[in-house]
Amino acid sequence: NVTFDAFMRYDEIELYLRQLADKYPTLVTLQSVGKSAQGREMTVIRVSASDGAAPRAILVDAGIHAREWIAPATALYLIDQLVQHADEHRDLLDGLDWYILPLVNPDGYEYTHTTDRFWRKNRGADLLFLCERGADLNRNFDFHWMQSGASTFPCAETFAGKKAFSEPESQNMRDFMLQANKDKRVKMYLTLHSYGPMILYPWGYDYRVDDAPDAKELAAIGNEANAAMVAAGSEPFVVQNSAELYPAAGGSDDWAKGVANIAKSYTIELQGGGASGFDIPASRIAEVVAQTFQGFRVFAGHAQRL
Ligand code: 0X9
Ligand code: ZN
Repeated sequence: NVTFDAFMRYDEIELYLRQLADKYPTLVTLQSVGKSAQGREMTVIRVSASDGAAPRAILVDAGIHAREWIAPATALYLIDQLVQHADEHRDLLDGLDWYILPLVNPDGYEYTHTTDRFWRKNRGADLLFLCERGADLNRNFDFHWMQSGASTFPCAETFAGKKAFSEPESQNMRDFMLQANKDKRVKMYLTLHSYGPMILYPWGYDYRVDDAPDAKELAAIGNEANAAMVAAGSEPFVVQNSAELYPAAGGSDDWAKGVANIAKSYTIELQGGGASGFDIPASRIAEVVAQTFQGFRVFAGHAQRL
Protein backbone atom coordinates (compact mmCIF):
# COMPACT_ATOMS: atom_id res chain seq x y z
CA ASN A 1 0.00 0.00 0.00
CA VAL A 2 0.91 3.65 -0.17
CA THR A 3 2.94 5.20 2.66
CA PHE A 4 3.76 8.78 3.53
CA ASP A 5 6.36 8.08 6.20
CA ALA A 6 8.96 6.98 3.65
CA PHE A 7 9.77 7.73 0.03
CA MET A 8 8.48 4.90 -2.12
CA ARG A 9 10.61 3.22 -4.77
CA TYR A 10 9.61 2.81 -8.41
CA ASP A 11 8.49 -0.83 -7.99
CA GLU A 12 6.37 0.01 -4.95
CA ILE A 13 4.70 2.88 -6.79
CA GLU A 14 3.91 0.68 -9.79
CA LEU A 15 2.51 -2.02 -7.56
CA TYR A 16 0.36 0.47 -5.67
CA LEU A 17 -1.10 1.82 -8.92
CA ARG A 18 -1.92 -1.70 -10.09
CA GLN A 19 -3.58 -2.51 -6.78
CA LEU A 20 -5.75 0.60 -7.08
CA ALA A 21 -6.79 -0.35 -10.59
CA ASP A 22 -7.78 -3.83 -9.36
CA LYS A 23 -9.67 -2.55 -6.33
CA TYR A 24 -11.43 0.41 -7.97
CA PRO A 25 -12.05 -0.67 -11.57
CA THR A 26 -14.82 1.86 -12.20
CA LEU A 27 -12.86 4.83 -10.86
CA VAL A 28 -9.32 4.04 -12.02
CA THR A 29 -7.74 3.26 -15.37
CA LEU A 30 -4.02 2.76 -15.92
CA GLN A 31 -2.22 3.45 -19.13
CA SER A 32 1.44 3.24 -20.02
CA VAL A 33 2.62 6.29 -21.93
CA GLY A 34 5.74 4.36 -22.97
CA LYS A 35 9.06 3.26 -21.57
CA SER A 36 11.96 5.21 -20.11
CA ALA A 37 15.48 5.11 -21.56
CA GLN A 38 16.30 2.05 -19.43
CA GLY A 39 12.99 0.37 -20.19
CA ARG A 40 10.87 1.22 -17.17
CA GLU A 41 7.16 1.71 -17.77
CA MET A 42 5.83 5.26 -17.39
CA THR A 43 2.38 4.82 -15.95
CA VAL A 44 -0.41 7.36 -15.96
CA ILE A 45 -3.40 6.83 -13.72
CA ARG A 46 -6.73 8.23 -14.82
CA VAL A 47 -9.25 8.88 -12.08
CA SER A 48 -12.74 9.52 -13.38
CA ALA A 49 -16.21 9.35 -11.88
CA SER A 50 -17.89 9.86 -15.25
CA ASP A 51 -19.27 7.33 -17.71
CA GLY A 52 -16.99 7.86 -20.66
CA ALA A 53 -15.03 11.09 -20.67
CA ALA A 54 -15.81 14.06 -18.44
CA PRO A 55 -16.08 17.40 -20.28
CA ARG A 56 -12.85 18.61 -18.71
CA ALA A 57 -9.58 17.11 -17.55
CA ILE A 58 -6.54 18.10 -15.50
CA LEU A 59 -3.05 16.65 -15.87
CA VAL A 60 -0.59 16.42 -12.99
CA ASP A 61 2.92 15.04 -13.27
CA ALA A 62 5.87 14.70 -10.94
CA GLY A 63 9.46 13.59 -10.84
CA ILE A 64 10.77 15.09 -14.09
CA HIS A 65 13.80 15.83 -11.95
CA ALA A 66 15.12 12.74 -10.22
CA ARG A 67 16.21 14.18 -6.88
CA GLU A 68 13.00 16.09 -6.14
CA TRP A 69 11.54 13.27 -4.09
CA ILE A 70 8.74 15.20 -2.47
CA ALA A 71 7.11 15.64 -5.89
CA PRO A 72 6.21 11.98 -6.57
CA ALA A 73 5.10 11.66 -2.94
CA THR A 74 2.75 14.62 -3.42
CA ALA A 75 1.31 13.08 -6.59
CA LEU A 76 0.75 9.80 -4.73
CA TYR A 77 -1.09 11.59 -1.94
CA LEU A 78 -3.32 13.25 -4.52
CA ILE A 79 -4.03 9.83 -6.06
CA ASP A 80 -4.72 8.34 -2.64
CA GLN A 81 -7.18 11.11 -1.76
CA LEU A 82 -9.00 10.99 -5.09
CA VAL A 83 -9.32 7.20 -5.09
CA GLN A 84 -9.30 5.87 -1.54
CA HIS A 85 -11.12 8.89 -0.11
CA ALA A 86 -13.35 9.49 -3.11
CA ASP A 87 -16.45 10.04 -0.98
CA GLU A 88 -14.89 13.07 0.70
CA HIS A 89 -13.72 14.47 -2.62
CA ARG A 90 -16.65 13.87 -4.97
CA ASP A 91 -16.57 17.57 -5.84
CA LEU A 92 -13.08 17.21 -7.32
CA LEU A 93 -14.32 14.57 -9.75
CA ASP A 94 -17.41 16.48 -10.79
CA GLY A 95 -17.13 16.90 -14.56
CA LEU A 96 -13.36 16.58 -14.27
CA ASP A 97 -11.09 13.65 -15.17
CA TRP A 98 -7.67 13.47 -13.54
CA TYR A 99 -4.56 12.19 -15.32
CA ILE A 100 -1.67 11.76 -12.91
CA LEU A 101 1.87 10.61 -13.76
CA PRO A 102 3.69 10.26 -10.45
CA LEU A 103 7.07 9.43 -11.97
CA VAL A 104 8.08 10.97 -15.30
CA ASN A 105 11.74 10.02 -14.82
CA PRO A 106 11.77 6.58 -13.18
CA ASP A 107 15.38 5.78 -14.18
CA GLY A 108 16.72 8.96 -12.64
CA TYR A 109 14.57 8.45 -9.55
CA GLU A 110 15.93 4.95 -8.96
CA TYR A 111 19.46 6.22 -9.55
CA THR A 112 18.99 8.79 -6.77
CA HIS A 113 18.03 5.92 -4.47
CA THR A 114 20.89 3.60 -5.42
CA THR A 115 23.84 5.77 -6.39
CA ASP A 116 23.64 9.55 -6.34
CA ARG A 117 21.03 11.25 -4.17
CA PHE A 118 21.31 14.55 -6.06
CA TRP A 119 21.06 13.34 -9.66
CA ARG A 120 18.73 15.59 -11.65
CA LYS A 121 18.58 14.33 -15.24
CA ASN A 122 17.31 11.17 -16.88
CA ARG A 123 19.63 8.21 -17.59
CA GLY A 124 19.70 8.43 -21.37
CA ALA A 125 22.61 7.46 -23.56
CA ASP A 126 26.00 8.98 -22.78
CA LEU A 127 27.46 11.18 -25.45
CA LEU A 128 30.86 11.61 -23.84
CA PHE A 129 32.99 9.38 -21.71
CA LEU A 130 33.96 12.34 -19.58
CA CYS A 131 30.93 12.50 -17.42
CA GLU A 132 27.72 10.91 -16.35
CA ARG A 133 24.99 10.35 -18.88
CA GLY A 134 21.56 11.92 -19.16
CA ALA A 135 19.67 15.01 -20.27
CA ASP A 136 17.59 17.50 -18.30
CA LEU A 137 14.07 16.53 -19.35
CA ASN A 138 12.86 19.99 -18.38
CA ARG A 139 15.09 21.49 -21.06
CA ASN A 140 14.22 18.94 -23.76
CA PHE A 141 10.73 20.08 -24.82
CA ASP A 142 10.40 21.70 -28.22
CA PHE A 143 9.29 25.24 -27.47
CA HIS A 144 12.04 27.83 -27.89
CA TRP A 145 14.39 24.92 -27.26
CA MET A 146 17.90 26.04 -26.18
CA GLN A 147 16.95 29.72 -26.24
CA SER A 148 18.09 30.30 -22.66
CA GLY A 149 19.03 28.64 -19.38
CA ALA A 150 20.13 25.36 -20.93
CA SER A 151 23.37 23.76 -22.02
CA THR A 152 24.64 21.94 -25.12
CA PHE A 153 27.35 20.33 -22.98
CA PRO A 154 26.39 16.74 -22.10
CA CYS A 155 28.03 16.91 -18.68
CA ALA A 156 26.00 19.93 -17.59
CA GLU A 157 23.14 19.61 -15.11
CA THR A 158 20.91 21.46 -17.55
CA PHE A 159 22.00 19.61 -20.71
CA ALA A 160 19.06 20.12 -23.09
CA GLY A 161 19.64 16.91 -25.05
CA LYS A 162 21.19 16.65 -28.48
CA LYS A 163 17.98 17.92 -30.03
CA ALA A 164 14.49 18.77 -28.80
CA PHE A 165 12.64 15.63 -27.76
CA SER A 166 15.76 13.51 -28.01
CA GLU A 167 14.74 11.61 -24.85
CA PRO A 168 12.12 8.84 -24.63
CA GLU A 169 10.60 10.27 -21.44
CA SER A 170 9.89 13.69 -22.98
CA GLN A 171 8.71 12.06 -26.23
CA ASN A 172 6.27 9.94 -24.26
CA MET A 173 4.98 12.97 -22.38
CA ARG A 174 4.60 14.88 -25.65
CA ASP A 175 2.64 12.09 -27.32
CA PHE A 176 0.44 11.55 -24.30
CA MET A 177 -0.34 15.23 -23.82
CA LEU A 178 -1.20 15.77 -27.48
CA GLN A 179 -3.40 12.68 -27.51
CA ALA A 180 -5.15 13.53 -24.21
CA ASN A 181 -5.82 17.08 -25.38
CA LYS A 182 -6.80 16.46 -28.99
CA ASP A 183 -10.32 17.68 -28.21
CA LYS A 184 -9.06 20.49 -25.93
CA ARG A 185 -10.47 18.78 -22.86
CA VAL A 186 -7.34 19.23 -20.75
CA LYS A 187 -7.70 22.62 -19.12
CA MET A 188 -4.80 22.60 -16.72
CA TYR A 189 -1.32 21.12 -16.35
CA LEU A 190 0.46 21.05 -13.00
CA THR A 191 4.04 19.81 -12.99
CA LEU A 192 5.46 19.11 -9.55
CA HIS A 193 9.07 19.98 -8.71
CA SER A 194 11.05 21.07 -5.68
CA TYR A 195 12.12 23.14 -4.06
CA GLY A 196 10.42 26.42 -3.41
CA PRO A 197 7.85 27.05 -2.29
CA MET A 198 6.95 28.73 -5.57
CA ILE A 199 4.13 28.67 -8.06
CA LEU A 200 5.51 29.50 -11.50
CA TYR A 201 3.53 30.31 -14.61
CA PRO A 202 4.56 30.78 -18.29
CA TRP A 203 6.49 31.95 -20.05
CA GLY A 204 9.75 30.72 -18.67
CA TYR A 205 11.77 30.53 -21.87
CA ASP A 206 13.35 33.98 -21.75
CA TYR A 207 13.61 37.37 -20.07
CA ARG A 208 11.59 40.30 -21.28
CA VAL A 209 9.30 38.34 -23.52
CA ASP A 210 5.66 39.27 -23.46
CA ASP A 211 3.83 37.82 -20.54
CA ALA A 212 1.43 35.04 -21.35
CA PRO A 213 -1.79 36.74 -22.52
CA ASP A 214 -3.57 35.46 -19.43
CA ALA A 215 -0.74 36.21 -16.99
CA LYS A 216 -3.03 38.10 -14.62
CA GLU A 217 -5.46 35.22 -14.43
CA LEU A 218 -2.62 32.72 -13.99
CA ALA A 219 -1.31 34.78 -11.09
CA ALA A 220 -4.76 35.17 -9.51
CA ILE A 221 -5.38 31.40 -9.54
CA GLY A 222 -1.89 30.82 -8.16
CA ASN A 223 -2.47 33.31 -5.35
CA GLU A 224 -5.71 31.62 -4.43
CA ALA A 225 -4.00 28.21 -4.32
CA ASN A 226 -1.25 29.70 -2.18
CA ALA A 227 -3.78 31.09 0.30
CA ALA A 228 -5.37 27.66 0.68
CA MET A 229 -2.00 25.98 1.29
CA VAL A 230 -0.97 28.65 3.79
CA ALA A 231 -4.28 28.19 5.60
CA ALA A 232 -3.35 24.49 5.86
CA GLY A 233 -0.03 25.41 7.50
CA SER A 234 2.32 25.66 4.52
CA GLU A 235 5.08 28.18 4.13
CA PRO A 236 3.89 30.85 1.68
CA PHE A 237 4.54 30.22 -2.02
CA VAL A 238 6.04 32.93 -4.20
CA VAL A 239 3.67 33.24 -7.15
CA GLN A 240 5.51 34.56 -10.18
CA ASN A 241 6.27 34.36 -13.87
CA SER A 242 8.78 31.54 -14.17
CA ALA A 243 11.42 33.58 -16.04
CA GLU A 244 11.46 35.75 -12.96
CA LEU A 245 13.10 32.84 -11.11
CA TYR A 246 15.48 32.41 -14.04
CA PRO A 247 14.88 32.10 -17.75
CA ALA A 248 15.06 28.49 -18.93
CA ALA A 249 13.70 27.20 -22.22
CA GLY A 250 12.53 23.70 -23.10
CA GLY A 251 10.37 23.20 -20.01
CA SER A 252 7.28 21.03 -20.04
CA ASP A 253 5.20 23.89 -18.63
CA ASP A 254 5.83 26.28 -21.55
CA TRP A 255 5.35 23.48 -24.08
CA ALA A 256 2.04 22.41 -22.50
CA LYS A 257 0.64 25.91 -22.93
CA GLY A 258 2.43 27.00 -26.10
CA VAL A 259 2.14 23.83 -28.17
CA ALA A 260 -0.28 21.37 -26.55
CA ASN A 261 -2.84 24.13 -26.01
CA ILE A 262 -3.47 23.38 -22.36
CA ALA A 263 -4.90 26.70 -21.21
CA LYS A 264 -3.41 26.90 -17.73
CA SER A 265 0.04 25.56 -16.94
CA TYR A 266 2.02 25.76 -13.71
CA THR A 267 5.28 24.51 -12.28
CA ILE A 268 4.80 24.00 -8.58
CA GLU A 269 8.04 24.08 -6.64
CA LEU A 270 7.07 22.29 -3.46
CA GLN A 271 8.36 23.09 0.00
CA GLY A 272 12.01 22.21 0.52
CA GLY A 273 13.90 20.77 3.44
CA GLY A 274 17.04 18.99 4.53
CA ALA A 275 20.53 20.39 4.02
CA SER A 276 20.20 20.88 0.26
CA GLY A 277 16.53 21.73 -0.04
CA PHE A 278 15.92 18.59 -2.12
CA ASP A 279 16.46 16.09 0.69
CA ILE A 280 13.47 16.92 2.79
CA PRO A 281 13.30 14.29 5.53
CA ALA A 282 10.73 11.52 5.26
CA SER A 283 9.25 12.69 8.57
CA ARG A 284 7.94 15.81 6.81
CA ILE A 285 6.24 14.08 3.85
CA ALA A 286 2.86 13.74 5.51
CA GLU A 287 2.46 17.40 6.40
CA VAL A 288 3.77 18.75 3.08
CA VAL A 289 1.61 16.52 0.89
CA ALA A 290 -1.51 17.28 2.93
CA GLN A 291 -0.87 21.03 2.76
CA THR A 292 -0.25 20.88 -0.98
CA PHE A 293 -3.47 18.96 -1.52
CA GLN A 294 -5.43 22.04 -0.42
CA GLY A 295 -3.81 23.88 -3.32
CA PHE A 296 -4.90 21.15 -5.74
CA ARG A 297 -8.47 21.68 -4.61
CA VAL A 298 -8.25 25.32 -5.68
CA PHE A 299 -6.57 24.57 -9.01
CA ALA A 300 -9.15 21.90 -9.77
CA GLY A 301 -12.02 24.26 -8.94
CA HIS A 302 -10.75 26.58 -11.64
CA ALA A 303 -10.16 23.77 -14.13
CA GLN A 304 -13.83 22.85 -13.68
CA ARG A 305 -14.86 26.34 -14.76
CA LEU A 306 -12.48 26.89 -17.69
O1 0X9 B 1 14.80 24.71 -13.66
C1 0X9 B 1 13.77 24.04 -13.70
O2 0X9 B 1 13.55 23.18 -14.53
C2 0X9 B 1 12.68 24.29 -12.63
N1 0X9 B 1 13.29 24.46 -11.33
S1 0X9 B 1 13.99 23.18 -10.60
O3 0X9 B 1 14.68 23.66 -9.40
N2 0X9 B 1 12.88 22.15 -10.09
O4 0X9 B 1 14.86 22.52 -11.51
C3 0X9 B 1 11.90 25.53 -13.01
C4 0X9 B 1 11.21 25.43 -14.35
C5 0X9 B 1 10.36 26.62 -14.66
N3 0X9 B 1 9.84 26.56 -16.02
C6 0X9 B 1 10.51 27.03 -17.09
N4 0X9 B 1 11.62 27.73 -16.98
N5 0X9 B 1 9.99 26.78 -18.26
ZN1 ZN C 1 12.72 20.34 -10.90
